[in-house]
Amino acid sequence: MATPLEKWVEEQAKLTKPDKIYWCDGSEDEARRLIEIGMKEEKIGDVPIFQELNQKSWPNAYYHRSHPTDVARTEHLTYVCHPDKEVAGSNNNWMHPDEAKEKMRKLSDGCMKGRTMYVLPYMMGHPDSPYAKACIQLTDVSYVAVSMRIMTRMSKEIIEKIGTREDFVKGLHSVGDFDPNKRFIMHFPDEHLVWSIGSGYGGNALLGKKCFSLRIASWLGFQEGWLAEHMVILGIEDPKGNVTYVTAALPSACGKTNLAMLESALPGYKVWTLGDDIAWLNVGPDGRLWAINPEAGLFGVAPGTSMKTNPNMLKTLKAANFYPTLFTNTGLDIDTNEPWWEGLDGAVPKNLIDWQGKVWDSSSNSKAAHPNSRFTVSINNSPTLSKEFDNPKGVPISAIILGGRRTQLIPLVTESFNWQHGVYLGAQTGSETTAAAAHQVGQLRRDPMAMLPFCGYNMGNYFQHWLNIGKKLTQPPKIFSVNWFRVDDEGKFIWPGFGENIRVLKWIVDRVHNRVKAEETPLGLVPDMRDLETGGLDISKEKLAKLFEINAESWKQELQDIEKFLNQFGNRTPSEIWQEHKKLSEQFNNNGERGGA
Ligand code: GTP
Ligand code: SPV
Ligand code: MN
Repeated sequence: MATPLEKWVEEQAKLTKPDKIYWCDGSEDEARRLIEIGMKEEKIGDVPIFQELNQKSWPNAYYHRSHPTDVARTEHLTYVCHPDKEVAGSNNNWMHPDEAKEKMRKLSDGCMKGRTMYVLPYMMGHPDSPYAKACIQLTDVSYVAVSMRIMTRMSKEIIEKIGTREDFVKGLHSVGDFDPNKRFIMHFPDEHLVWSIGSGYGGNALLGKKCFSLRIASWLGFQEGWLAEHMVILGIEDPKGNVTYVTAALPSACGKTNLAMLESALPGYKVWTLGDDIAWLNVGPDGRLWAINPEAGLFGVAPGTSMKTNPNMLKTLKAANFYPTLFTNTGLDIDTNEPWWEGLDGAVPKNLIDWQGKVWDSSSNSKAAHPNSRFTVSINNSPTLSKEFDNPKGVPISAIILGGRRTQLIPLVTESFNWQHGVYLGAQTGSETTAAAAHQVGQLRRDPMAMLPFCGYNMGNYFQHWLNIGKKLTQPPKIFSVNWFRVDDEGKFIWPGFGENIRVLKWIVDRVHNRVKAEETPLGLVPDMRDLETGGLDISKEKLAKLFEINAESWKQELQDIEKFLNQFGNRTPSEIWQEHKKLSEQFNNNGERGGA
């Protein structure tokens, strides 16, 4: 008798009508075969899905050029289909599940004709973890199959694990004809189902990632008492060899991957990588917050990655092992057959083709690599991989860092007074938009806990859920806010960032272990400048002070914007959040300007 899984696959095949159905086993041989298929058979227009790169300098690396309209997440085409619109909240696009399915059925009818349907069995989280989830994704393109193999734990054992169960996580994906007018990413949270058509891009197409592990998992977490967050997980080792685990939520293209693999500028300190994008957080029996990374790969922004900014990532990308490494929409050096992007070390190659396959003119303003060009690589290649990465229990978290990309206003680092205040700091976070999604870049928007595009239910309830989790923790992590992106009058970043961010992490660790005091400001606690390790940094006292400046006039405006945002969720915004908002507003209205430094 057919299992529920087999029946489901059969039903989807009846609708999408592929020529062939291929069940993946996640093996190395299979990955090679899929890459061969992508080099020889499958194409986008007349461009092969994969092109082999220089195997000497970039072992196991392959190049992929996407459809030119398909280079980033498309938030306006992403829907969360709860039966009740209010449950989805104003933070999500909403369609009734019946209507959404009807629409998707029409678009999917015969969409895999002439193609192969790949059945991908994978786990989000270590198979032995009580928090892990068994999943199946169907897709019709080798690029997605290979990417999922890098990004998740894919193996045929997952099929046995699912067995006769019906509650496995389901993803149906087709690139369709890449028509942006027929592109939709639909979520059906109660059915653990994601249905996506028209895009082959990461967050739209690797359905275990943002779609399941954040949008749907956040909804599961809300119901079951845990958190699914857009966070890196890292261990910070101090000179005595003690490791403190922290998570950090920063919006898309705001520095998570770089933070997760940071090469410490302070002697004796070391960062260990556990995850660079997603954390699932559970309250442990010990009253601490425990984090696992459901993913197994890194899907990182290429531009800006160099031996100066992120040497560990370049080492990861060049580490030859059995996992392929993919480069998507970077430039290509036609003399050496190597990928290239703005910010990479060394001279700009003479003969480049750009991410659209055209000869690149270095005197033009255009970029050779798309600003959201990316690499896909196994986390196991990373020289900084934590030995706890495969621990099914995860790691206990001592600090949560919340941040955004703010050229003005927000201090380099602030510690919240307590959990409730920390949740407020996260809830009001704003960030300037980036190329990770298709929209105007550089626009300020509220992006609470970096989850605006990923919270699969009403954000008002999400804030309440955070407050509730805090009540269950007898040893809650301290909550901090950071901002690496404040600029000077000439528009230059004041803080050197990258490896120097360890200085901020050190202060955070010192605070966690009560090694240093802090100074109170209206926004929260900031370092006594004697405790922020700045030795060896080329930064003036004035500039350092600027990083912590709190401008009351600007804050009055900011508070209005925050208020408008929090009001969107009506009475679902918790009263505790309003309490904190009121307290902060009163500080500025009563006290006038106060410098934090
Ligand atoms: P997603 O994968 O989209 O979730 O992005 P992410 O949050 O992992 O961002 P990532 O680390 O890839 O960085 C995005 C961009 O920000 C890159 O161009 C980096 O070079 C830049 N960046 C990262 N960290 C810093 C920093 O500390 N300072 C400055 N100025 N730029 C940074
Ligand atoms: C992001 O946009 O936050 C990413 C890339 O991490 S994607 O997987 O496409 O969402
Ligand atoms: Mn991300």
